[in-house]
Amino acid sequence: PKEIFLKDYKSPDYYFDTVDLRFSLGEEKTIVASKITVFPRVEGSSAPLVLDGVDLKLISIKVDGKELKEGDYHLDSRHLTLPSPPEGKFTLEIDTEIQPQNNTSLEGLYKSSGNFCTQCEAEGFRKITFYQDRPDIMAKYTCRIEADKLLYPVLLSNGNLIEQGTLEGGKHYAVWEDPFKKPCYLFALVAGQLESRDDTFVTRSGRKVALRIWTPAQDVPKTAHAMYSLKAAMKWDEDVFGLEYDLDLFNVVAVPDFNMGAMENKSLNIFNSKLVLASPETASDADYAAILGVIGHEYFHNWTGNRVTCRDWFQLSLKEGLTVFRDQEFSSDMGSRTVKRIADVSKLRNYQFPQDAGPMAHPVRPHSYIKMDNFYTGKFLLYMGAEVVRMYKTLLGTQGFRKGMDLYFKRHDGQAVTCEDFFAAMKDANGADFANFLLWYSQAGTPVVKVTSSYNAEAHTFSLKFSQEVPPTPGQPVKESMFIPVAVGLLDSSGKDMTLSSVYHNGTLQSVASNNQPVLSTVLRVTKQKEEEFVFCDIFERPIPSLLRGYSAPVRLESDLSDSDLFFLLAHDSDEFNRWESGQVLARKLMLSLVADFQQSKPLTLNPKFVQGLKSILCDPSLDKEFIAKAITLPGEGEIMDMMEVADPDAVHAVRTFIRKELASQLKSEFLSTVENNRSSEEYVFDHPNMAGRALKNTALAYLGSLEDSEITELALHEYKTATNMTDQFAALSAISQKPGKTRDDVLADFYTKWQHNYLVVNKWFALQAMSNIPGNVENVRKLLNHPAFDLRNPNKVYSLIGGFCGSPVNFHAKDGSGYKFLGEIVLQLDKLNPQVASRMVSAFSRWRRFDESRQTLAKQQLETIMSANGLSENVFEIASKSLA
Ligand code: BAL
Ligand code: ZN
Repeated sequence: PKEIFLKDYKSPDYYFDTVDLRFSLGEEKTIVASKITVFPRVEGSSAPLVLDGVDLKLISIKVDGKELKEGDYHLDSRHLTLPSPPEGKFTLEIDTEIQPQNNTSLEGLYKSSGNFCTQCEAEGFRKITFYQDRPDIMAKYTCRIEADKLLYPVLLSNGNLIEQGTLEGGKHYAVWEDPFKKPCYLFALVAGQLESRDDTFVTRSGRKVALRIWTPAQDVPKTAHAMYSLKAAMKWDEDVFGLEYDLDLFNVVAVPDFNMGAMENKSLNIFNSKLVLASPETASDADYAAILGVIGHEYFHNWTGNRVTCRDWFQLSLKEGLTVFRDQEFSSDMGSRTVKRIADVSKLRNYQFPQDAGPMAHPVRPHSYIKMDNFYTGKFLLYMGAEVVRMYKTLLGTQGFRKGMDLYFKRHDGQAVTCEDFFAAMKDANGADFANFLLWYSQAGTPVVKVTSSYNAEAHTFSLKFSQEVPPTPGQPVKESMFIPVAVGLLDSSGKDMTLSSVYHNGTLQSVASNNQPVLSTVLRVTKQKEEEFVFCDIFERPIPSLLRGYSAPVRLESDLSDSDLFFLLAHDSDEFNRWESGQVLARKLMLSLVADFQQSKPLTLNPKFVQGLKSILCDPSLDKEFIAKAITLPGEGEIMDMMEVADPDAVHAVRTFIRKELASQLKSEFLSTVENNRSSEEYVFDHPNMAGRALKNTALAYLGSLEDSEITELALHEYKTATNMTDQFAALSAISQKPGKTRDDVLADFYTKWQHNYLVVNKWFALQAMSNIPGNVENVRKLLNHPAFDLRNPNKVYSLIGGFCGSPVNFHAKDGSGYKFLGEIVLQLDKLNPQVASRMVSAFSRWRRFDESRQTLAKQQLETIMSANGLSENVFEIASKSLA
């Protein structure tokens, strides 16, 4: 496999102006005819024209109407090359044959539940026709689709429908024209038996946009929330960024077989149906929230991704980081900002930081790749990229950030650009000094920031001393210091924010006051590796510093705050994110010290102050209920393992289970009344107060479920039976299923019987069993592979069952290697069907060196077996070989 490097980027020798596609869709074969107008970048160029093409059967090729003979072109398994195209502008016509019905990779054109659909990002278009499959080739498309009318009554592509009609032989056709130039990764086609929910949105300039969400007929009632989310997103983008939709039609199609969550094809978004379909009985609050976020995300791409796209795939975070940031802000504005931030930071810590500390570590803008799809896998570019965008906003403020966005669109609408272009727009619009901020794009590894504090009672000054270190990562042994914005506030002894007046930075006095408003929080610009001091003046008592407020930079912070400082912040900080964070720091310290006790076979005891701290949060009526639910949830096992020299899944699991049980037993009456007082109203409402109540009740129920207590089993059974929505029903099922036994088996069987006809709910049932920490669960998961509802070809089912299993550290990392063996076997089977999904699964092995020697040997064996397989995909090869390197 060939590695591709950013430093080798070259502008294309040829550009495409217009692209006319004609699809004749069939059961045995599909014919794709393309007609492209080509022009050279440099007048008079005689460079060869190299087109990408994979799994295509070439039927014919014409240049300016004249058919080429063998010898006039060169064809191999990846490219079609014209060694000497005509000078100047010319027309290229290519007919190819493909077999979507046999395409299990779900890239290019394929069939899902009998319907045709496409997925072209990153490099799927080359499986449809020969093309320069790179994002800096932007062209205007028309697309004519011809198919059997009965089998495929609905024919969709990008842009506007300009013609349709019937044909002989029971066929019909539709012609779509997209007036906007686009890269081929945004091309889409759908043909099938679908019905739509229709609505309209009137933009603020008065354009009436038809909105249609397409699904199989029986699912249309489940699209109301998706439509609500779409309209909310359209309005939000107008209000917050002044961005309007630019066509008269916006289509969303839900399909059950999809590798990703969704895809932002111009005006024809295609979605994994789990991110569209929802009803209170079948979808949980988490599903509703995910739908809101992802519908928003794909819609927001219309400007950040489609109107302004990426020059090359190394710039992926230009569109993804920015669009994830936008969807995070949208969800924050629609619900609770603090809770959303906590959820996003937890994700970053549990998934992205471990990746950033392993063999797959790469910067936000990678330097090289073998298979671009692998960068979507860990979502590092998306979530870490969003943190980088968030730092611009932290530094510039809301208005400054908006000015930067406006300039970005003014300069680059209709172009394919780079991360530097975004940086320049932010900088130029504000005349800002961003120091070496660009390092966030090129340097991998999570910075570790250390901070110590001291108070000088005579001088009335408070000092914070920072140092930073970025750990070595593959290919980057030595790191430069980063520009880290650290938002800080200082609490007085009553827990109130002190007013900040001025601060000395390395001896220079800076005023922090603004517009005569009292300043309670300021952003320090930490840029040096060692000993960078900030001294706050006019501080009349020793303050407790609240550091990195709102998680103002994606770093690991180590401070000299004592436990009592942390308890104080947990109780008083006006920055709610930092209240949660202080509790998490305390919990991490506690868990690590208990892990050490466990490893030395010492008895485990729980610090009463910790129990008291959680109790006061749990019983504080002034707090947001979802915030409480987050604040009483312990850090995940992965997060704790990540902090250990040698990860010990058994010890971490034992300790987390011990603390949960201990809390459940000591706070049993508080948890019981929490359940009692927060039961859902009969009618399901998707809004923050209702969701927060359910989150709190179900967190309490989960704690109680850890107890061996028949009263609790009765309670959970009662909750299960009386639940009026999936959130509550599934939470009760989860609480019951913590302990093996007849009740668990009976309720799991009942749940399946009830929901066997809804595959999205059945996937939850698979995931719940797969993630179970019950000892020896691998055997149960192996059995479920043969369950009639399971299918290795459907990505959602794989993510639920196989991905779910890898999410249980005790079973996946079982000492006897049974979990590793299971995954190794599955990866090889999957790779033959769907390399993208296989490579997502194989990533679970990537951090094998973090474990003890015996586990290392067992995991390494599996990786070596995978590497030695015949016909391994580039996707899996890249992850497995980098993991072993
Ligand atoms: N562009 C791929 C799916 C997404 O992130 O929107
Ligand atoms: Zn995206």
